[in-house]
Amino acid sequence: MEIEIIDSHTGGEPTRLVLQGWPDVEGNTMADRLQYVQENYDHIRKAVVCEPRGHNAIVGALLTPPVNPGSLTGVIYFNDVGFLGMCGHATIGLVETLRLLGRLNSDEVFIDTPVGTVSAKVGPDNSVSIRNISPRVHIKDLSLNVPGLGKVTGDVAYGGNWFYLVNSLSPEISLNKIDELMATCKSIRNALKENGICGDDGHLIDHVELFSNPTYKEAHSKNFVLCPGNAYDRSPCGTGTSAKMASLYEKGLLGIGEKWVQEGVCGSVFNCSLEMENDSLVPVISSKAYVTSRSTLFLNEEDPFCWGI
Ligand code: PYC
Repeated sequence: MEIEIIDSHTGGEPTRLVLQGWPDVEGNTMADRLQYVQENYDHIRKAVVCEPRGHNAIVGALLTPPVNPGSLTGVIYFNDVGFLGMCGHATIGLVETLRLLGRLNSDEVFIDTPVGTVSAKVGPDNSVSIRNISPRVHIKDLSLNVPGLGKVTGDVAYGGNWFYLVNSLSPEISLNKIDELMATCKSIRNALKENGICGDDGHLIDHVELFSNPTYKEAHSKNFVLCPGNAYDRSPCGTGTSAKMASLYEKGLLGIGEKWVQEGVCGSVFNCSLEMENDSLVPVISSKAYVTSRSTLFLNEEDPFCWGI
């Protein structure tokens, strides 16, 4: 099997867009297609993003035909341990890649994901602005007893993926503190699981987000995001920032139309705001992505690590 890919990164976080070679996906809705891919092509997911061809920070993006008549494409996002509902940085990477390929068909494009349709516009400087699905806070100020950390308080919120947004800790967030930040987030994620805390749809809370004061003077906050499995987001995380803005809005700390600049652990920033449309919050997230390579993956079944490590 040969799979054609284009790699990009958004604020340091990689996206691997699958252009061709993945077998056909069945289903009339994106949610059905996600289920189909989970049941039939999990081995291809691993082959595309896991070692030896990839690594645990890569988010894969599988293009499908759109399900809505006005949409440009459908997409299913995945990583080294499973599938994501939505992915902000990867949508920015996807749009930049399609722009370079000359595949954008209008100023505003619509993209169908398993959790809803999002839209994107490209600015004059080629930055990409996405309008994400509506975020929500499920549990405000949830206290947890975390072994080794004591009482931790945060909000359980959704921004296309499920997050625990930690309010009671303010650790130093920098690349030379990755081991400590990972350990803290993993203890919190284990405690959430052990206490049976999940999303309002029963989903595991598989992302944990810590915050501290920004380094970049125009940012409002700096974050560290533990992603499912053993990876951390190199970017400020589009779905995590959507969840964070919903939490700030609920607490009266961010108004509609107000700017929110989120810095990530690598120092990259997302320029964000919230809009209100038909009584629903709409997060707008802007950043730039850069294409880094185009290649063909060879999946040779004689290779003992053909399906990833
Ligand atoms: O940008 O939404 C995001 C994201 C989720 C996981 C990694 N990046």
